[in-house]
Amino acid sequence: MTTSHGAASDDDSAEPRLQEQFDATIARDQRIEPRDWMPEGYRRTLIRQIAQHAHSEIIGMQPEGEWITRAPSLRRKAILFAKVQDEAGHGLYLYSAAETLGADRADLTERLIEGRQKYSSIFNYPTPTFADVGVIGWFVDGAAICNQVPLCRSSYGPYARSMVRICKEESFHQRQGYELLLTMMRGTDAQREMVQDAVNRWWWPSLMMFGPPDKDSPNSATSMAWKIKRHSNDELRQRFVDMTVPQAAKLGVTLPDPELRWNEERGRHDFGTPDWSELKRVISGEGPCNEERVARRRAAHEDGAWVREAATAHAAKQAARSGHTRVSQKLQEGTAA
Ligand code: FAQ
Repeated sequence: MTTSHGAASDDDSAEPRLQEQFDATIARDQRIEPRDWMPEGYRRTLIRQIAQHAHSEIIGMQPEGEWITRAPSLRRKAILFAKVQDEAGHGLYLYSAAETLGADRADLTERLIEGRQKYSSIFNYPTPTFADVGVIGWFVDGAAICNQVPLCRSSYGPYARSMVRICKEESFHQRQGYELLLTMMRGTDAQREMVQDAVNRWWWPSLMMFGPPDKDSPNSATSMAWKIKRHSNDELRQRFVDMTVPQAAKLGVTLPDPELRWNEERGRHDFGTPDWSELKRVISGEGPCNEERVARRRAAHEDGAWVREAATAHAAKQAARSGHTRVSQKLQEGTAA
């Protein structure tokens, strides 16, 4: 057996009892905390999902970040700057949550830049116009909210708690995107066309953010049994469609799906099928911007090496100094050995 820190325990007979306690905690809808025993599969699944989520936030800074220097006004620049900075913060909370499970942050980054760990497919699409910034806020942050609000009730404490603040910020992000699009829709014909074009390009990739259909989602059953995920991929996709359709009508844009219509009987919208082969291609590294996104992340990591070295040297100096201070304090108090 392993302890909550992944180290081997000398008491294998304790495992069934620990498993029972774990199962009971999950059944009572209580939280698993870092100090608690947990099955290795639970730990691995969480590290996988949280790391992918953290990587998505960090890589997700790039598509909109490209517009910071080109935003059309100081106000738009300040808003965009704040949003992209929030995404960096989300990535950092999430890496910290992964660390509570025994993962090493430097190792996770290596896995990302070597293509051994995934990040969300959505960030592999280009942002050719400023309307893309608005549509990312509206669709991508909107989808992130649908997916992540239930994760505030995820069974792993540090992940669930990090989601609370992240979701508040995503909500601001979603509104700033929608407000930007409302402004553009009140502008010129060219601006309205730009918004519609961005909506056409981002709609299907946004639906793919929720993952493959339930029948093809290998991780869903266990993740839901463990209450890491609270709803299935298809359920969350449906919620996103139901939330977005009235917003599109208010904005005056058309969602590019001829099969989209209200189903009176179900009390929900029917909609078309995303091109799942496209999702597979993008996840396997063949999306329009995969190479460029990872190359940029790798360059930023390498360029930042001196900062990490300086921070490590500074921390060592501080530790040596405080060790020195503690020894001299003890000498003064006459307690040093
Ligand atoms: N892209 O069995 P399932 C954001 C992978 S943050 C890439 O259904 P699961 C904020 C999946 O990992 C956006 N890979 O998997 C923001 C698995 O691969 P593996 C990120 C995908 O984990 C806004 C395989 O396919 N959000 O937007 C995708 O049960 C604006 C089979 O799939 C999160 O990470 C995909 N779309 O469900 C930032 C939320 N879909 O590991 C900047 C947390 C599936 O077995 C600007 N994550 N895969 O090799 C989750 O809720 C889940 O992990 C899912 C996938 C729903 C994404």
